[in-house]
Parts: sequence; structure tokens; C-alpha cells
Amino acid sequence: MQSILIANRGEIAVRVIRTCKEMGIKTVAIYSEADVNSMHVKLADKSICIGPPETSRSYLDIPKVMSALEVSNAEGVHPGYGFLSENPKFAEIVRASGKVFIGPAPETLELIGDKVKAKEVARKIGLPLVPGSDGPVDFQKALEVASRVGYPVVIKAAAGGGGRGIRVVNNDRELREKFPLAVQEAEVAFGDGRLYVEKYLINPKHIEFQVLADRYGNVLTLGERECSIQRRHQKLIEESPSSILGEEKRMEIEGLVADFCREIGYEGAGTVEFLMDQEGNFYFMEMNGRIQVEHPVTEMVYHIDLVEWQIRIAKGERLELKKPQRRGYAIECRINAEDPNTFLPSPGKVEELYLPGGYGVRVDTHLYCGYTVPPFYDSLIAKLVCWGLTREEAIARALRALEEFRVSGKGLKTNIDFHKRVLSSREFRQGKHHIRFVEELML
Ligand code: MV4
Repeated sequence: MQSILIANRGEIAVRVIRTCKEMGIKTVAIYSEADVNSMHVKLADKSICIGPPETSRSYLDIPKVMSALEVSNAEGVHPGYGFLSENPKFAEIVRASGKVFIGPAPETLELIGDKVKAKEVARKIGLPLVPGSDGPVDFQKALEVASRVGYPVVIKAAAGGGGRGIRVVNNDRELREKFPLAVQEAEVAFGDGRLYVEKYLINPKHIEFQVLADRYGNVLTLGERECSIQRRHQKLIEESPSSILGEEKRMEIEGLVADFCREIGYEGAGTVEFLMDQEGNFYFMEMNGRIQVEHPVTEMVYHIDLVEWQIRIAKGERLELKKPQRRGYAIECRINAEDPNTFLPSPGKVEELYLPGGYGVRVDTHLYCGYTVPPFYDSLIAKLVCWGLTREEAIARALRALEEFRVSGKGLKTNIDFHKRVLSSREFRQGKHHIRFVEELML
């Protein structure tokens, strides 16, 4: 592959361009009219404007992206995360055009996008599942399942995922009320009204496993990331390894995750998501078929470039490397351009920028002095990733780096102080945080 089009923007487009350059691969950026001055446009060898700021008419507009791909003569497309990254139709159109989609096959994206089908495969290969319905349910069946597993239960959309289309229900009356609404909502949001039911876990941790898989059935698992510090399904802090997971349990889950990937013919980088309850039991939730925002924490402890391997796998290379030795602990803080009190986006011009550095510090960002953060997209402006030989050292380094981190300008606010509060909290330091930690911290 001599040339790759990056169908994304912001820090992840910059991240992908960097690895392409190191591999001697030419890069093509696409951008919206709001992103003319973006870092990814400046760093790419070639760039093509594909439309107005609205994502539906630019980064999400398949015909526009495909035209750019045609005129650019790039051989491959890296979709990054979000946007078209897990869209089976896009992956299929890219393949049909004779180009390489850097990611799983469209059929695989289709399968893992269907949470009911993914759970079926998980059950077959022996991954633990939350007690609930085996497949989609109607209201009567939902009532039966709820009485079998006990309230509270959660109703989920088969076509949902990542927190979209989930509803907690505490009794028969609420189920009767919410079930028809959930069907309607799922039909509108996903064009698929199928629902399934699970017992609702109280204060679990969110733990996900990283995999790389080639088309020859070789699967490399690279441990886990704990992502429990989140708000409204937006992760804020992620770390690897999880402080509460022993080597034995890690290896057990890694084995099952590898079986799952082989079973579905998974190719590329992927993430298998679990919830862990307060007794330490793991439950399969879903698989994500993309490079994730938080991939750098895995890179920092396993010393491997995941984007490089995405590209090598897409070229048809074999995953013939030995599993790298994990070393130390890495923590990522997502720096967002948002109001620290309301969490609302707070974009603006970057007038002063001081990025932290030093041993064990990595900053992935598309910011530069004079750049204006546009209001149309995700508020993520930087990822601060800090490594330490121990978790305590990683936390101390992250606090030091956050102290150095300075970004300001007209209208621009960030959540840097929020991160300092979390990293200083007793719960986080003791590893006792769970998915409702931020809610409880803010009370
Ligand atoms: C759950 C759950 C509790 N019990 N399932 C939301 C995202 C989706 N991937 C899974 N989600 C959840 N599923 C059962 N049976 C709680 C959540 C959940 C959650 C999970 C991970 C990270 C943040 C979350 C925030 C709210 C709810």
C-alpha cells in the first residue's frame, strides 16, 4: 500500500498520518470547510475538501468520501474511530471499488453491529453473559425474563451499542410503560425495533480487551483497559492494565476473546467489551470493530504501534510477532474543550498552549497555537497519556503533566481541573471506582 486516505479529522487523523509517514506511506486528508486550518490537513501529503461543516454532508457522506478516494488514487482507507469506521455499507462500497478498507470485513461489522447475534456467538464459544433473554423479545417475553432474573433489568436495542438505546426498568409497571417506547425509539434511531433484556448490574466496572487478528486466524490479545471513569457514555479516563485484575483471570478472558475473534473471522484491531460486577465476575457486552480513542494506553504498556498493525494486517501480512511483554501502567486523560461545570462544549481559539512532556508522557493532539476549535464536532482536543512502572507512579506523573498543561483562549475552556480532582480522589487511587463514579463525584 503506497497511499492511504484518512477518512477522519482531529487527533486520530494526525495519529494515523504519523504512522503512515513512518511506514513510507503517502497520506491523503479529507476535510470539511470548517477544518481548512486543521493539523491533519497540514500534515498530509495531499488534502481534499469534501463539503460543508455538517458531518452529514462531509465526514459521514459516503459518496463524497468515495469521490475523494477515486480522485486521490489512494489504495486504502483508514476510517479512524466514529464517523464511518463501523459502517458495514461503507466498508462494502470501499471493497467493491477495489480499494482496501483498513478494518474488518463488512460482514463482520454487520455481525458485531447486531448485539443479539454477537451475544449468540459469545454464548456458543463460552463467554460469560449477563442473565437475560436469549435473543430478541416481545413485551410478554420481557415480563417473563424479568420475573426469572429479577428487577432491575435493562432493555437494550439489538442495533444499539455504546450506551445508545438502553433503558433501566425497576418493576412490571415500568416495563409495561417503557417497553413500547423503547421499541419505537429503536425503530426511529436504528430502523430496527428488536429489543433484548438483561439483569441490570449495580455499579460495575467497564473493562475492555484489545485484540489484533489477521485473515489467517492468528489472534493476538493485548490485555485490557479499564474505562469506568465516564459521563453519559463519554469515557474520560482509561488505564491499562486494570488494577483489580489478576494475571490468571486476564489470561482466561484473553483466551475466550481470541476464540470469539476466530469464530467470527475477525480481521484487524478490535475491542471486546465487558462489565465486571462487584464480585469480580465478567460479562460480555459487545465488540467494537475499530481503533478506539483510548488505544494509546495499550500501546504504552505493550510497546506496540496498533495503527501500524492495522495497516500491515490490511495489506495481508501475517501476525507473526511474539506477544510483547507488558510493562508498567498507563493512564489516559481525555482533554475536552468543555465547560467544567456544565460539561457543555466550549470551543474557541487557542491563544496560549503549553503541552507537557518529559519521560513517560505522550500527548496526542491536533492543537497548535492560533488554531480555532470548531463547534461542529467532538470536543476532544487532546489525549494525555502517562506511563509509570507502578500505578501510583503513573498517577503522580499524570498529575504533574496536568499541572504543566496549559491551553487557553477566547471562549475556550477545558476539563483539565476535573482530571486533577479524579486522579487525586481516594476511590480512584484505591481502584474502587465504577461506572457511576463521576455522577457520584459531582453530587
Ligand atoms: C449494562 C449496564 C448494567 N447492566 N448492562 C452501556 C453501554 C453498553 N455498551 C453497555 N452499557 C451498560 N450495560 C447491564 N446488564 C450498564 C451499562 C452502562 C455503562 C456501561 C459501560 C460504561 C458506562 C456505562 C454507563 C451507564 C450504563
